[in-house]
Amino acid sequence: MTNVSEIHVTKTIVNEFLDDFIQNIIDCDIIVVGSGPCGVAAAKYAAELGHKTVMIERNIYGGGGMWQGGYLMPKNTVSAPANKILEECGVNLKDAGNGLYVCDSFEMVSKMLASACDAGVKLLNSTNVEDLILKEDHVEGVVIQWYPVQQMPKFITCMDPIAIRSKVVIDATGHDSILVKRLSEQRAGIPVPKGCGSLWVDEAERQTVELTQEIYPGLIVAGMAATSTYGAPRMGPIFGGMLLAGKKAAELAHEKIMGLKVENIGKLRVPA
Ligand code: 48F
Repeated sequence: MTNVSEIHVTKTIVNEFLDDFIQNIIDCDIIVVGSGPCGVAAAKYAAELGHKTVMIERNIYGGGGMWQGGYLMPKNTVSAPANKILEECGVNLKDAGNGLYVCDSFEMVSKMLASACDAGVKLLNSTNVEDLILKEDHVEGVVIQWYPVQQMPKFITCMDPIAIRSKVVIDATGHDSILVKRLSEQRAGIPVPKGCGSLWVDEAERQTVELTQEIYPGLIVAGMAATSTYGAPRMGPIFGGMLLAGKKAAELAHEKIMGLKVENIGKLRVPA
């Protein structure tokens, strides 16, 4: 039997959280906002490229839209070559023909998150990103608030948030494109997110990757956030474009931080 006191448990949690927060989170290289398929892929590859990477998720759990497949059926599809990303994470895939693969949603979420953790990604959950640190000509981090605090009834007049700094921020917030939306209110030329267009699977998959880009110095818009920003078609329950968009976002962030154009990062190149 152990002899662990209640106070020991509490001190261990507080010390560990604060140590991690100060050492690894408040001043990092890359902040990925959102932990859906695009965000997790972006965070995993960013960390594998050697960057101090923090992924922020407002939910208590990670995974975004990956949990439910389509129509509440927990089976996810991906198109080639994104199957390689899942294979790298150890996800078991079944060949469904014509370049389409299928897997269990729970397995995809848990193995992708595990792979991001193994790469060194720090996950800040239950945390809402509500704003950017926006300097004259570039983005320099994000403003965060504990999500449950924001959801409380409005008996608190004002609970100011805090900020964390990074060299690059990736908006992988899905349909809401939260950070692009915020930026569009303050900078000319930044589009007000339109929301996605009607369903067109293969075109949507292609455009999601193509539209993933640095939309303002220091801010990369990626995955469904990019689709939604530009009003591109929706893709439905297929995740290949999201994974490739996440990998591309990591590559773009890497190129920016290192000031170079990489020829080949990792084992898979995002197709042009
Ligand atoms: O929605 P989500 O899965 O975006 P994605 O990674 O992939 C889109 C697909 O899941 C799906 C699809 C099939 O391909 O059509 O839509 O681009 O993940 C977005 C995550 O961001 C979190 C949100 O809870 C979700 O887990 N999120 C959104 N806003 C914030 C946030 C915020 N302000 N702060 C922190 N997390």
